[in-house]
Amino acid sequence: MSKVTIGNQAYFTSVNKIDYEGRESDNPLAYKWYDEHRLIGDASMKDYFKFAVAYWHSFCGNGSDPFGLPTRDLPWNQANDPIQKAKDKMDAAFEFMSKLGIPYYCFHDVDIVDEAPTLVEFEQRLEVITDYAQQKQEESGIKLLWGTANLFSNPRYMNGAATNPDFNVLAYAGAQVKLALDATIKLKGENYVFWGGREGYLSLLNTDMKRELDHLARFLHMAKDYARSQGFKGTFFIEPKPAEPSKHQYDYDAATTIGFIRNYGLQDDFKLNIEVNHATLAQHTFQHELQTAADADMLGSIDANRGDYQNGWDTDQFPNNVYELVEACLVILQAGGLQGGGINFDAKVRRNSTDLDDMFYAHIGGMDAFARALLVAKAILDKSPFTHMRRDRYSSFDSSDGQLFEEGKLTLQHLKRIAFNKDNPKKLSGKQELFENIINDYL
Ligand code: XUL
Ligand code: CO
Repeated sequence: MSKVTIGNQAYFTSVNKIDYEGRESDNPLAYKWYDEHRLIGDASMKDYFKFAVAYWHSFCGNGSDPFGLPTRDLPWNQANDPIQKAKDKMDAAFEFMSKLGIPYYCFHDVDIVDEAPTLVEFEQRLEVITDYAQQKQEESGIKLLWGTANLFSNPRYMNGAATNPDFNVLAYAGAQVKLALDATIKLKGENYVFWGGREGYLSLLNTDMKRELDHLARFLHMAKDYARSQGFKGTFFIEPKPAEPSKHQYDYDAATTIGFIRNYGLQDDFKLNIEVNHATLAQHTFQHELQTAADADMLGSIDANRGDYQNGWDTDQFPNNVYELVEACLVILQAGGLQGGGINFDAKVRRNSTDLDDMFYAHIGGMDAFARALLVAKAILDKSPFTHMRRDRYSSFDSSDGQLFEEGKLTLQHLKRIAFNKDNPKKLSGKQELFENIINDYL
């Protein structure tokens, strides 16, 4: 095992660098499937997945829930001075990420340093901590996958941020986004995310939906225009979620968000960040949301996690179901990969997983599950009859009248004539069970 010492203080002293040891290894602190150098097509696994740690869950989350006090003692969260605390947290973050060998991280503005009483002070704090982050990134080679602004925790956003009926709140949100964009650009962030946790409504009775959506679109255009004027070349992602904390979020799911993006002319700059647990909250599967985004050429990035089959809320558990991830990876591979983004673990260890090394098991498990699933999906696409079987279901559109239909050369009267001249169509089996078995065959 190789040793890594980065930062001023070691927080994860019982863990050394996590290496790839292969599937025969019984070392729980090693990768069995994620081999960063292994090639997937032309890219190494490291570059293909672009795995990222979510700063908020791993370094800010203290295990509290609506019914209980914090359970996780965060040793880097002790200093009284906000700058010292932010630096300690960053030391812990880069030590953790370096030991894990994960190439990226993601943050909200308020994750990397506490909000200040005034925006002027907050800007100064961000300046200091992004200087520190720059240094840490250089030392470690770890990069910023995306930045974002938290426009949902502070009470000022209780009626929304860009959709707030009060212009003064919208302006405050604009200031925060400007600072978060500055931070992201300074740290060479590859993308920027908008998740609108409060951009929706609690009651339609007091809400002018059309006006709020117009405001949201205007706000996004302003953010994009500013970032482009500062030389930002990355992609903007909108992260759909149907509800929670709002009763109804405007970016409900991928299809709704794509409609919004196109309706307001944002399609040249915006793509989607698809989160597993948000998909299931919207009563969709993860792969449904991925496919919807891919078909619109907007599959940008992923927030990886999983929900709980019995609970209807955003439990943000680490992904571990390989069969389901194979279904997702089939979509990702066929879409030609993610556009600009990566796989960010927007997931948290359970409230009762209170040891610091639990964070390692959680991420190792998630990365191994994705790596294994991708290898299985690739084998299915390369070797199994899966692609042919699916294409064959549509073969009646490959020639003659079916082809003319696809080419837009038939009218409804044509369909009538064609059908009148034929017998009742035969039953053609969908073969679902056979398709399902292919995944198990390759696992
Ligand atoms: C909330 C969520 C956010 C976004 C970033 O459900 O997923 O953490 O990913 O704001
Ligand atoms: Co998310």
